[in-house]
Amino acid sequence: DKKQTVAVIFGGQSGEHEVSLMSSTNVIEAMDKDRYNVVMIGITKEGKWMIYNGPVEKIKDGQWEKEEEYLLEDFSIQHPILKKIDVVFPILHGPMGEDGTVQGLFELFNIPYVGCGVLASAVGMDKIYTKTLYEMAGLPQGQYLLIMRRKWQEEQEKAIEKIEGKLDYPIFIKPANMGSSVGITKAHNREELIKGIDQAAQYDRKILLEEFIDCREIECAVLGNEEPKASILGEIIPSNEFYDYEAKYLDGDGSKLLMPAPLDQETTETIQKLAIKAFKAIDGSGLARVDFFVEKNTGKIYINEINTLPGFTNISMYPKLWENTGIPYCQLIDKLIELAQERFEDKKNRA
Ligand code: G1L
Repeated sequence: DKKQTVAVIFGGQSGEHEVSLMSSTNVIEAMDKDRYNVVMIGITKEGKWMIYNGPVEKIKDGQWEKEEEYLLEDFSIQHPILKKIDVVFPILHGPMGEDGTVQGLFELFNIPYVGCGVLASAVGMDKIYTKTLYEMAGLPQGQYLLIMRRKWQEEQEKAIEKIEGKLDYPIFIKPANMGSSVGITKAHNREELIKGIDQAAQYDRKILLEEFIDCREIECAVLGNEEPKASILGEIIPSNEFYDYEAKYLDGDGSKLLMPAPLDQETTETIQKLAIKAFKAIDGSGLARVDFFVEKNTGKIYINEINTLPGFTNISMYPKLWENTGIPYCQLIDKLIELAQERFEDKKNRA
């Protein structure tokens, strides 16, 4: 059985460039070199794709970009190496932050890739479309409202009336099309609402408003294609009221993680079933992390978000959940590569 050539793509033009470098380093280091030839393809913040053949340690801190002796050449859609690649492991956001784009590129190349396909990746990035699909699947979610930037700018008074008629303060304000917590605020009154929407409008033309739920935050990892499996659950204990971008990925503010989440058997199983249902609702494949709220007073479960590009360092939530379910990091990588190929074969057989 000959070795498989796996192209790990890292960096990219999104705000998560550094997170990608960390995750990619961990993935490359964990890959079994007896089983895989690794081709490293880096994307600079300026959007330049380059094949890198140097030490893995130089990826983390961005040093790889400057290692001229190891930069083989610019990567283009005509590059002969494409014929040798068996599977792509794209550890990045789309080049312009619009997801599904990188996945679409590999669809055109006819190369299997790890993770969700074009549709699920695009939907997973759009908080409004995700909610629409959840609604159709009958998944429980909190009260929410969509505000279009243009409407907001033209008819602010009417919009406020509509918002206050449907949602009680505090209200969360989120740009629909952002993967991270960038542009998200919490408004306790009208003044903060206006400020928050103006701010969110800088990031997207669609703005999601959600009613605050006093809740515990529970996360579940999903892995698979047609018959996805759910991991044990984790609970995030935030150290402050709202945890920001940095805390979400770097765990730098001392927010704690409980694994498994201290929930009764019934609640746990319900959440695991809902996670799989959500994954199917967006036509997921490969992996996703699904986040839930459990209301403190009532125990009521709400789905919060699905993340088709979860943090993926060896200490990130997604890999940790699987590790605690019995699949260590390196086996998780094997499984994801296998799933990429399975999905690719499945798609070819359209009888
Ligand atoms: F390739 C996978 F497995 F599908 C994949 C791709 C991207 C897993 C996780 C991620 N994560 C991210 O891209 C990131 C937004 C966390 C930056 Cl690393």
